[in-house]
Amino acid sequence: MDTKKAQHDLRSIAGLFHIYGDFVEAAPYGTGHINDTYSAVFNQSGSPARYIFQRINHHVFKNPSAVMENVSRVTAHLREKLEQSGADQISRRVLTLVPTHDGRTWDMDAEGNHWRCYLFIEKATTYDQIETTQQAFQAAKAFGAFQKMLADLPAPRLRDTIPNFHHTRSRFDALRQAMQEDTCNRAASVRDEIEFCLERERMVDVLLGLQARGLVPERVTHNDTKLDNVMIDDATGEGICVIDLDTVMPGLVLYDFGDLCRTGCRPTAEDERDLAKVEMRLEMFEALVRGYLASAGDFLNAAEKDHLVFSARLITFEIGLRFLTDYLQGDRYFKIHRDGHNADRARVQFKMVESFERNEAAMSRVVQEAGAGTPHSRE
Ligand code: ADP
Ligand code: GN1
Ligand code: MG
Repeated sequence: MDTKKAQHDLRSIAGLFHIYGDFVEAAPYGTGHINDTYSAVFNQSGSPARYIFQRINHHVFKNPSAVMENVSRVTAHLREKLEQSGADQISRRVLTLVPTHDGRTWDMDAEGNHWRCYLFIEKATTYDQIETTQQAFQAAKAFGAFQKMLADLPAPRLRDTIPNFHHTRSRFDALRQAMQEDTCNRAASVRDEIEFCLERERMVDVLLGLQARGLVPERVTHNDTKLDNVMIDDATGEGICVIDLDTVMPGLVLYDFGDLCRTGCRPTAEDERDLAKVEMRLEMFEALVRGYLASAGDFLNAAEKDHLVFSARLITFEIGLRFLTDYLQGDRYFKIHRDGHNADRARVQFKMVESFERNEAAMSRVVQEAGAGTPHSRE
């Protein structure tokens, strides 16, 4: 459990939800950059039971009820799919929302914060840092299965909880604007990083161009597939549950695969200061490709398969753009824990982009050997 100090009165927040037993304690949990997550223990007739409580960051998610509408629909659909397939332990394979006393999926506290509650998935772990190729394989397989199960989500289209979330052109333009405005006088301290981005501008329109030409379809995607958003079963090693569903919305599968590579191929933390340690791990890439294709291989089209390698580079670049933009704007979006934190995070992403660039031929071979057609050459 985290040692951060609780900023909210979890006892009274927990009282909004329909939970049996007596509240015992709560503490901050996890390492996410956006929401506030707590685990809480209840005494249920002598046995402890854990729950997850989350405050939705309404500065980032401007319409929290739209987020919850998506989360409810997505979890209900996944549950139905799992039931149809005869899966066991369904409440460990899909998030379960705990209702409020009047049967709603979220409630508001006295300060206007939106809260939700999930059953705690026990005997499973999320890893900020991937440790084995088996974990990489399992995580990618879980995200592929997640996309596959949501392929027939009934209409209407899911809500866009953050418009243009992976619109890399908009992310690039936002960096250029932040750099020109330079409201915090920080641009001079990241001149090389800005230069790095400007040199790579042509990358940002590639997937958007394919989408505009109808070559890659919009599907239901997760959009935040970093590896600590999948729970790995402690006993079996299986990627048992995909979590953090706030950004599940219409998107491109390549955004998901790319973000898996950004986090799964990195040998260090996202904010490592010793850049000499930051080099992509080809064996992890191979495990991610194989895991993803094991569950998603039969529905991906040729253009999607052809751009698996490129997606790693693009999404890593895009998240780097976002960290750098936030640094220039005074750290308003991502939570930071030290001065220059967002600049450090950006540098790690850019080092990974370079590493992906250098390893492109080897990555392409991996995709080919895994049976996914002719990988696309350098854009
Ligand atoms: P954030 O948006 O802040 O990343 P997450 O939904 O990913 O929030 O939750 C943060 C962490 O809390 C996760 O990485 C995971 O370790 C833990 N967590 C979230 N939901 C559950 C759950 N239902 N059961 C157990 N742990 C969970
Ligand atoms: C944020 O919420 P969290 O920590 O899982 C961000 C992602 C970034 C990620 C970088 C809603 O994810 O887009 O890729 O940080 N989520 C949002 O670590 O912006
Ligand atoms: Mg998360």
